[in-house]
Amino acid sequence: MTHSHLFNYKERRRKLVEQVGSGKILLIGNGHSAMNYKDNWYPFRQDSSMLYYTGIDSPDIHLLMDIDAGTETLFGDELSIDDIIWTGNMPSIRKQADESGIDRVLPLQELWKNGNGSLHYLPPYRERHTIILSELLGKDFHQIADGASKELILAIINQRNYKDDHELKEMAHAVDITYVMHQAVMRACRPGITEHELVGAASEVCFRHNSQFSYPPILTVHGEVLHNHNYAYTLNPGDLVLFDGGCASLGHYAADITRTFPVSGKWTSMQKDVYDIVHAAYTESVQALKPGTYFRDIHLGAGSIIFEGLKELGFTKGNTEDAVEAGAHTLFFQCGLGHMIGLDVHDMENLGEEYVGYGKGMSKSTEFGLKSLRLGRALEERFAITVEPGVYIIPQLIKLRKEEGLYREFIDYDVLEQNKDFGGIRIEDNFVITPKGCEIIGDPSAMPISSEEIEEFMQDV
Ligand SMILES: [Mn+2]
Repeated sequence: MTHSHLFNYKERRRKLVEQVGSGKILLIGNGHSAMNYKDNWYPFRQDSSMLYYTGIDSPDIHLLMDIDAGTETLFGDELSIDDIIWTGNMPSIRKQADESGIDRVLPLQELWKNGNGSLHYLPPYRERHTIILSELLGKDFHQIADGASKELILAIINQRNYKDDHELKEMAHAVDITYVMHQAVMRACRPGITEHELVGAASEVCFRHNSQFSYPPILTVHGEVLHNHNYAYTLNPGDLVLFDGGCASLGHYAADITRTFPVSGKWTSMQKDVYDIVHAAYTESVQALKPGTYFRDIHLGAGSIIFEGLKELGFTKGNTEDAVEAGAHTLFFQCGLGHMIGLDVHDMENLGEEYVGYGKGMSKSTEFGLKSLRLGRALEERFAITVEPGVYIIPQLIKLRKEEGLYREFIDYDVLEQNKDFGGIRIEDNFVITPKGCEIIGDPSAMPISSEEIEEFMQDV
């Protein structure tokens, strides 16, 4: 189903073609992806650039734009009666092409006649893309990734990085469902319940709103495991729950929200202290968002706030500026402060982080910590991003850094080791950059965020 009532796909394609200038552009759509045998699929997800430029949400279609000839051709097969028996009637490719303003539709078989000459194509992230390109261009599989078109990558980023009002409306809708989902999880939380039961409570809200998760949710008492997808643990009083979960809008725009809260509804004194440090890093980072400011600097600023704050707990010591320069904050804040968000949770990560989040003469650092910062560039109006500071106490990392003899002037390893089972805390919301600063995406008024608000919310349930 297309969202042509919302987006002007023809105009988007016109701008893309104008930027790329000459040659042929091939956008490869996604097909169904088998889980364990051909007919047992993962949920279908269209390629995000295909969604952005056509709105067509059907499998196995490909769009060829011949810039010099001024033509657009959609390749795809209409359903046969053998398909319809299983799927029922679906919108025809022809009708969807009409809605998207594409004149010409040809059967898939015809695509193979278009392999001559050079093609602008995107880096393949599914093997099927590589196979199609390899067959089409008559090249070895291993040569395909290197042949991706930098002109096309940059042209697409230059459009998709700037969210228009309709996109922002979709994103706000996704965030609002997500906030309801987070509140439901906090309400359901109590000692004795399991992580998977809370994932169940989250799913109930997500599906009730005709939504889907925009990524597999993280719901864990081990918040320090950055991408923990194990839901087996039974919650005890004293545990913290970190829930990083987002719903998608009908047009597949993502929300990416995190809250961390105490299972018993009351923070321990140390939990509250660390939470308040993370919240301060969040607040100051949000205040710093504006066009022209480098996100890398805001990220390092958050690192400083975290390092400075942890002095109160005796974890850190010494000059904060020197410590952050030396990377000592990465003992607590190993990942990036945020990333672009849009149709993808990590928007356009398939096009290359170095182009999406850096570019313009800036390159991504290979240093521990900064190498995980997906966004470093100067912010611009209409960029949509996440802000997600955190403190993660990772016992294995502490042990390693101590053995390496690193950061001894900045870290009190004895105090840290006494608290090595603390876990992890993250707070995350989504923002759009405005002419003078930023605006939060969605309506956060009913969503607790400060340590006091969270306790209050948990007491009320
Ligand atoms: Mn995120």
